[in-house]
Amino acid sequence: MSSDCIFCKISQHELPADIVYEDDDLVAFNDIGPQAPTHVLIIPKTHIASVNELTEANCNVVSKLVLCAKTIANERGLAEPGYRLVMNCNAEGGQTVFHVHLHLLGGRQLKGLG
Ligand code: DGP
Repeated sequence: MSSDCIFCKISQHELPADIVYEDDDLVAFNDIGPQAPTHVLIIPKTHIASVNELTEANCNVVSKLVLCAKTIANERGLAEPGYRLVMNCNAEGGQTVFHVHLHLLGGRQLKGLG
């Protein structure tokens, strides 16, 4: 837990969020500024600032994030039409919250990355 991290606070229920899934390792909640009908953020409860901080020791969490996104997508009927998973890394990658998170976007036709 990082004391000044908003996603740590959400995962600890110290800040409100519209949580759609939670287990011992992960929390998934709706993005505050959704870019698609489904825009869910899936985060590890452990504080990892960015993809740059992933190592052999902590990278198992990434597969859990992806499997959680897949399950949510399936539940919402997005598997067949399709959806997008995004992880932004650092400033030029568009990362604004420095706690690893996977964006799940779906429910409309998504355009190319820009
Ligand atoms: P990124 O740009 O990849 O770091 O994505 C951060 C996302 O987090 C962005 O889409 C907006 C979302 N966000 C930022 N603050 C909050 C918050 O307090 N609550 C929720 N639900 N989402 C937030």
